[in-house]
Amino acid sequence: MSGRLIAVSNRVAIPRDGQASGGLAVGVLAALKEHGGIWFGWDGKTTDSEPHDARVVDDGNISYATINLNRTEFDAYYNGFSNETLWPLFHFLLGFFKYDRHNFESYLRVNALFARKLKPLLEPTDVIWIHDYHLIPLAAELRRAGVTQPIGFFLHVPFPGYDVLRALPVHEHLLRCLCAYDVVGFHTQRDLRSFQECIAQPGIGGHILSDGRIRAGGRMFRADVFPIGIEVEDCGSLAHAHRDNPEVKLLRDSLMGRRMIIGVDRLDYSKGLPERFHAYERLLQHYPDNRRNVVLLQIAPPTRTGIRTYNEIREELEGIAGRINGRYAQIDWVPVRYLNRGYDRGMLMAMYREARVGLVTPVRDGMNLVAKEYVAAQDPDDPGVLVLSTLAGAAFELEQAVLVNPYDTDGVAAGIQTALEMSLAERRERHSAMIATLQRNDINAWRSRFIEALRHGHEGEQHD
Ligand code: ADQ
Repeated sequence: MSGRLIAVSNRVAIPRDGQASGGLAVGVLAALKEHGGIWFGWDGKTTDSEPHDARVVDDGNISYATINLNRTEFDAYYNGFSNETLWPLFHFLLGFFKYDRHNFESYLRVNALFARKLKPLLEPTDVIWIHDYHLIPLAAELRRAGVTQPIGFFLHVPFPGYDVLRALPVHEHLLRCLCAYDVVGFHTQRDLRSFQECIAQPGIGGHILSDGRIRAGGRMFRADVFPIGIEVEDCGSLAHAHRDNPEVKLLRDSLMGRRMIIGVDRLDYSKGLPERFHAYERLLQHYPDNRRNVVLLQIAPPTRTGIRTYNEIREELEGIAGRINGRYAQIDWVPVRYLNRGYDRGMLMAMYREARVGLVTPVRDGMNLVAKEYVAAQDPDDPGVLVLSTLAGAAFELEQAVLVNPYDTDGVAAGIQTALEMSLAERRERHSAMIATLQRNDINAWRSRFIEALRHGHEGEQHD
């Protein structure tokens, strides 16, 4: 069976001229190019009136179909239920978790709207691939509207165990929605096991068959692990090509031979930024030889600025960075350079390559692509060292990183010190092992495996 691919995500990343995209967009676009199809989602605009029908822009064999959303509904669906309820819950961060029944109702309504606007664009041989926690109920809505094509779901964030998930009053509703898919994909075995545990609870009554398929809600479907990868060669060649970019040169010159530690994250509480700054301060305290000799460059563009917690974390970080600089800076050395902005991909890769240490310490992360990009951007002859949180999905693959627990301030400081002191031979050995892992499971392997499972799984189900 072959047909078009219909990718659906909250936002559609329409490629802009001359701008290299990263992460998920690369995988989805490559899959769309191969199979032809539509990328459907929100256009980033809100309105006070009724949302319009999908606007379609064609580019070769790919069409971008976007809708707008009502302002109030968007606030409750996106800021409210998606990002104040599901995001913290799925990251095991119940201290940030909020629940409001009205937000959940908006979440369901927006998913129903997505289904209504998408259905007229579908053809019988299409396969549909839905992305992330904003759109869990979409398959159930599409099924209700009579859609019978294969529908897959990939969760980009972690999936919590039952004892965390049940804090959500409507957890059974969401679990039932996930049973409307043909394939449900996760980054790690751990996420898959948590999902299986939840599905087997009496309220859902799912059965996990010996071949891994799940029978639940009167249907059979497959749940499996599809760790997302990156374009490995592309990161390396971008880093090389941008090494003489004037801004990169300025950065290199400004270091004056000092070693740089880099952190690159969206400004999000799941990324463990305050904990990271504390660990860096501990490094300067406990290993004083680093004073004047290392610099932490933290790049963290603000996100989700409509949510108060995100503005609070920004203020908190500014406070900690200011305190560290106030305490340790000297006339010709500032220990923390903290930049609240995004960079184009080439520049970012070149900055990764300039850094002796890549510091990736989320308190929880589905995968974390920065960890993978940092490794791929290194010069294989003189690579930097990745210090990686055990609580990021990437730690299951990048075993040769210096692994740390982000809550252990002394442990992270010691991990950075280990990275700074590591011999060239050991750096090379660890780097080449990690590159081999990244190449085995790159972004193309991720999307091909998922689409293959979706087509194959659905055919299997027909004969059941
Ligand atoms: P994110 O939480 O956004 O993704 P991550 O996986 O690290 O986290 O991806 C971030 C992407 O944005 C990377 O490709 C990075 O290069 C880019 N980026 C970050 N800061 C940038 C900056 N200042 N300038 C330019 N680019 C920047 C979610 C999940 C992750 C999961 C991904 C993919 O939370 O766990 O790995 O989806 O599934």
